[in-house]
Amino acid sequence: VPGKPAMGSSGTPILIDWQAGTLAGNAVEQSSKTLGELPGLFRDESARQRLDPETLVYRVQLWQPVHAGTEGGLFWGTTIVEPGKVGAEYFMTHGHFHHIRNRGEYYATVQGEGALILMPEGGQARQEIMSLGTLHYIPGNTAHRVANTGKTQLVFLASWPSDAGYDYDLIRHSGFGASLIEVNGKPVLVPNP
Ligand code: M6P
Ligand code: ZN
Repeated sequence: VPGKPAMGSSGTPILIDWQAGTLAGNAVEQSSKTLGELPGLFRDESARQRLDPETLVYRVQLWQPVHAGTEGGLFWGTTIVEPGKVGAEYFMTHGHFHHIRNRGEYYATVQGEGALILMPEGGQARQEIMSLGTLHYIPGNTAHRVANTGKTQLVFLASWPSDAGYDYDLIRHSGFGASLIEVNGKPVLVPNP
């Protein structure tokens, strides 16, 4: 019996372009974040306000083969972070804890240069360097965010439990305790005041 391609809920195949990292298929959902939609996240808020609020920071392509909140399922996503800076701080994703705190996640880099910033609950932020092929395990109880430190798009794949959910509030209010800043041309994780 010949094999059938993977199907999304709408019955069309879901395909991944391994070169670009992008997903295709009717079931793939898309979302994006502009600078105007990321107030208070960057260290230099006035620098953010001077930039065009329509500037694209990142896009996410998402495949949710089961409903959000389903225990035991898995989601898959591709995130494309644009190159750029707010002041000296690199463009980055919002970052989050999982609503169910102990849920983990995988990130894998398919294009570009960047850093995965990890902050264990009640602990200190650290970074893992991202470049073509790097695979990152994000343990549970750990906030995660990705910054693009390069001059081209940074593309990474992600997979996480379908019941993980998001807690953005803690990050919005308290951040990661540190910012990824360009210092003498190099990315440095600098503690926040
Ligand atoms: C990855 C996954 C998604 C997440 C996205 C953007 O694709 O972790 O769950 O939504 O990155 O990150 P954030 O939600 O923090 O903006
Ligand atoms: Zn996550």
